[in-house]
This record gives sequence, structure tokens and C-alpha cells, in this order.
Amino acid sequence: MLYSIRMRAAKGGSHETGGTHISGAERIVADNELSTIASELITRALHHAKGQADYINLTIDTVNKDNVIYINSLPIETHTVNSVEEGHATATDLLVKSGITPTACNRAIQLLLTLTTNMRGAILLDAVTGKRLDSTNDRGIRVSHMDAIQSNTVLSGKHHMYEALTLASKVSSCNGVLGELCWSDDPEYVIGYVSCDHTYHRINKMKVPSSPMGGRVFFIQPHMPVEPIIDYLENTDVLVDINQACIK
Ligand code: PML
Ligand code: MG
Ligand code: MG
Ligand code: MG
Repeated sequence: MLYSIRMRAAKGGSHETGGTHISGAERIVADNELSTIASELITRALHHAKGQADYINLTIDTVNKDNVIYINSLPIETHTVNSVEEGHATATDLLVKSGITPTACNRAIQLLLTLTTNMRGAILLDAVTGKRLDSTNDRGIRVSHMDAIQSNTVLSGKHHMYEALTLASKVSSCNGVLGELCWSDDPEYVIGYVSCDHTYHRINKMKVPSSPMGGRVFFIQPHMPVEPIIDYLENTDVLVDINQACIK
């Protein structure tokens, strides 16, 4: 039997009552791994760079094996820049090559720099106009029901990247999503990425150290209905084969 297990943690109360988001993570695992993974997720909520959570929500439900979608991870390409400005310019160049307008890119960068302190989900923007398409305000669209099919050797010590790669691969497999921009809200984690062109473009400097600002923006093809996109991102179970994640 397979289970989806999801953790979200906040400080100063629950997310619903205005607490600050501290950490979120999830897995899809077999029943014999469930209690070990539950304990790992709780440990993460208690030892996080953003502080110790005082609210932890753990949700577990079964996954219908027949409905799981299997995909390959995006290949990884690494970009080395000397400053955050250069990082953002590199991200914009890559996204523009995929048909996302400079207007939409700039809007996304400004939003991540300013608006997302307490968001645990992603913002959806029209890839051409840059207009916001989701109506979730500070909550955002939380991509869920996914995991990597992994070998433990691959995963050791690189959780940020492999979790992001798993999420980006699911997002990229969604019909109507043209690209993604992301950097972490973890104060000490400055590496970010853009996903477009079926590639995970990893950029070494996307924010200044100690900034708590970060998050995700998904660029949506114009005139696509957003409800099916949101439903796929939030609810469809997707397993991503990251063992083949070749470094370009
Ligand atoms: C997050 O914390 O959710 C974002 C992590 C971005 C990871 C980027 C990378 O290391 O490739
Ligand atoms: Mg985080
Ligand atoms: Mg797509
Ligand atoms: Mg569910």
C-alpha cells in the first residue's frame, strides 16, 4: 500500500490563524516506511533555519496506485553568476526564450522580493501580461502529492535541490505551465532556479544571504483555464524518476 504524507509547520499559531510558515515537505511512501518518514518530517519542523515550529500539521492518506503518473525528472543545467542582479538577469533571459515576456518576468521577481514572506504556495501569473491568475492571496497554490523515485545515494545531503527538482518536474509536466521561477525562503539558502524549455536551470545566486523572502511563480499560457491546472498541481499523484537526472 502507498501513502501520501504531508507536513506543514508554522510559528505563532497555525497557518490558518496567521502563523508564519516555517517548513513544508511531503513524500509518497510504502506502509513499512511511514513511521520513519513521519518522524523525519517532524524533526524538520522542529529544526529549521526559520525557527522552531509551534504548529505542526501531518496529513496521511492512501494513494490509489492505478492513478499515479510516472514521469522523468528534468535534466539539470547549472549557471554560475557573480551577483543576485546577474542571477535575475540570467533567469529572465532563459524565461524570455521560452515565450514568457519581460513584463511577466519582472513582475514575478518583484513579487518574490516583496510579497511572499508568509506564503507557502506558488503564485500563478499570465506568461504574457504578468497578471496574477490565482485568487489565493497569501496562501498560494501548494504543489502536492508527489515524490521522487530515488536511490538513497542520490539523495544524501542534497534535499533542497532534489525536492525542488521533483516539484519542478511535476509542474513542468502540467499542461499550460510554460515556466517557473523559484528561490527559497530559507534565509541561508541563496541558490534558485528557473524551469523552462524542459530544463531545470540552477542559478547559484538568486537572493542575498539572510533574506527571508522567497517563493515560487508559475507562468501560465494565456487563455488557459486555471482550475484544471490547479487541480493537477495540488491533487494528482506524480512520481518522478530522479535517478537519471543528468547534469547537462
Ligand atoms: C525551497 O526551499 O523550496 C526552494 C529550494 C530551491 C533549490 C534550488 C537548488 O538548490 O537547485
Ligand atoms: Mg522551505
Ligand atoms: Mg508544461
Ligand atoms: Mg488528497
